[in-house]
Order: sequence, then structure tokens, then C-alpha cells
Amino acid sequence: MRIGISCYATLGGSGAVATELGKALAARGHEVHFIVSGIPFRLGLYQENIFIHEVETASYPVLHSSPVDLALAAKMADVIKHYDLQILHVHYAMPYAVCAFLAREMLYNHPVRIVTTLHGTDITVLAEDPLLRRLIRLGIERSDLVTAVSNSLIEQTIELFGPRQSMIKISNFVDLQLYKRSTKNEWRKRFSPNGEKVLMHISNFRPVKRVSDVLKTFFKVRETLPAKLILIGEGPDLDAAWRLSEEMGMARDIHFLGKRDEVVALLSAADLLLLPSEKESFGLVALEAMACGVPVIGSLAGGIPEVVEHGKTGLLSPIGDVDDMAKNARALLTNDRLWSAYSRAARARAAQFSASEIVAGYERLYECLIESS
Ligand code: GMT
Repeated sequence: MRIGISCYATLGGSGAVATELGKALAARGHEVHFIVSGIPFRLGLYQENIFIHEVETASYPVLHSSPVDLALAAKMADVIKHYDLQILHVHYAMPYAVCAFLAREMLYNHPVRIVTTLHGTDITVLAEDPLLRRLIRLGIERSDLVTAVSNSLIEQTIELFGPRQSMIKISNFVDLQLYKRSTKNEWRKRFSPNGEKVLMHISNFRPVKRVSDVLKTFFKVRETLPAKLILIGEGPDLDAAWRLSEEMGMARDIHFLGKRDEVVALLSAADLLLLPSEKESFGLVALEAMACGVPVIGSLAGGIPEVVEHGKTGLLSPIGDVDDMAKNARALLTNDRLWSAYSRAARARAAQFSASEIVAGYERLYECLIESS
């Protein structure tokens, strides 16, 4: 098949999933065209069957801002026409499904099928703006197929939009060959020179991640046992997190590592992943942690309970309940047998989200869409 993919190129689960999907489809022999505003961060080395079409927007003195999304729509139209794409799979309704709709309008009767995957933020955050909501609705309703990454996200979309067409849940996935716990781990020695427990948080430090809850939970855990906190990623709340760690007198036990590529090696050094989000349509990082045998201490937000099995592969608490999260973390960290059982169950649970099966599912959906056009 000839498939186009558009996604956010920057750090984030949607870009990671879209890029891994594109790479897997290319490995299966499909021609994959990324139509993007930057090189997707998970793209890695050159791979056969992958083409990158980067959108460049000129700025003109007369325009207040550069017409980025319109330029993307025009680029999509160009690539669809030039490579005769059969599928354009966009990740996020805003702006990508709207751009895809415009692109197809530009080409009049081109048979390309538009698949939109909802990842959360457009539904759970952007849709609060009534103007954007109308656009998001347009993107959703003019797609030929809409998928969402969790049942929770489907329910929220129905509640907000009551869209005319149905949606299909296709979970995010993880490559189990790549994401597995490595035992020879240099990071562990660095983080835990005296056998301290290692708690980890990985995110883009947006307010919805509640990074201050990560620190408060860690503070309570550290009161009763020697522990270190590793913070990976960057984003708007990073500075505040750094300041809070100083104010709480924990700076020596917290390592800020910034944006990192070696996520598997880092996760392999962790005893627990902390994910206390306020909103989380899926929680890809929880899945990746579980694949590396890391149990999750998190919140009951959105799709997290569909990924992390409470009482088996992690322990979940109401949003903001840092006392409960700390209690849960201590329960796992102070009982090696319990931790090992959770760690094994976490890996087994991750196997239910294996990349090969979920990618094959997407492939079948594309084929059905093309046949029905
Ligand atoms: O969580 C973020 O801030 C990043 C965002 C994104 O655009 O990548 O993540 C969303 O999509 C991921 C992939 O489907 C999900 O795993 C995340 O749960 C979802 N984030 C939110 O719903 C807040």
C-alpha cells in the first residue's frame, strides 16, 4: 500500500506511536510517506520504503504569522497526488484531520482514504474551546475512519461530540523485542550506588502530568526508605519541578536527565514508574515501563486503568492522592516478592499490546478501506 502519515514530530506518545507504526509498515513492504513539520524524534536511522516530506512555511511581511497548517494541507495534497497515496493516516484531529480534509478538497475526487487516530489532547483539552471544537468535529466527521487509543477516549469523544460515525479502539503498542529489561545496567549503579530504590517519571512536563505530585509522592516515600528519583523529559513545568525539589530539600536525591534516547536502559534501572497524571488517554510510557518489568504507581485518569491493571501490574489512586500513591509505592518497594510478582505480571500485560499484532490490525483496516473505495 502507499500510505501517508502525519503527526507531531516533537517529544510525545502520539508522535512515537505514529512513527513506530510507519516504520513497522515500511518493514512489511509498504511505501510510507511522512508528511511532517519536522523529523519525527523516533525515526532513527535510514530505512527502506520510508519517505520524508517536510513542510516549509515561508513568512511574508504582510502576514501576522506563517500559515503553517495551510501549508501542511497543501503539502499533503501534493504528496497524495504525486505518489498516488491510498491512505492518509493522521494522528490527532487538530490540526491534522482538518488539514487532510482540506488536502482532499484541493484534489477534488481523489480516492485517498483518511484515517484519523485520536490521542487525547485534542478531545480532552482543545475541545474545551468552542471555536476549536467545531474544527475538531469537522476533522472527525470528514475522516473515513476514526480510531482512538482507549475506550475512555472513545467515551469522552462521544460525550463531547456525539459524532455521526463510529470509532474503533486500537490500543497503542510496544515492540517487545526492543522494550525488555536489561540486567547489565550501568545506569542502576549510578542512580543507586548504595542500593537505594529508584523511582522514575518520564514525560513532557505539561501541567496535565502533575509533576509536583511526582515530587510529593517521592518525598513521602523517601521519608521511610532510601530512594532516588529520576526525571526524564522536558517541558513547561520542568523549572517549577526543579525549584520544588530544592524547596523540599530533595535536590541531592533527584536527577534531572532531560530528553533522552536510551529509554530502555533507563527504564531497566527503575523499580517503579510514577504517572500521577490528571488526563491521560492511554499512557504509552506506562506500557513501555511495564514491558521493561517496571510496575506503575499512577492515577486513575482516563485510559491508564485500561493499560495498568490495578493490583497486578501497578497500583492506581485517585488523581492528586499523593498519600495513597506513596503508600502504594512503599508497599511494592518494601516487599521483594511482591515487587517481582508485579514486575513479571507487568511484562506479561505488555505482551498483550505487542506491536506486530496491532500493526497487522491497522494493515487490515487500511485494506478494507481501500477495497470499499
Ligand atoms: O501526554 C502528552 O502530553 C503527549 C500526548 C501526545 O500528543 O503524544 O500523549 C497523548 O497520546 C499518547 C499516545 O496515544 C498517549 O499515550 C497519552 O496518554 C496522551 N496524552 C494525554 O492524553 C494527556
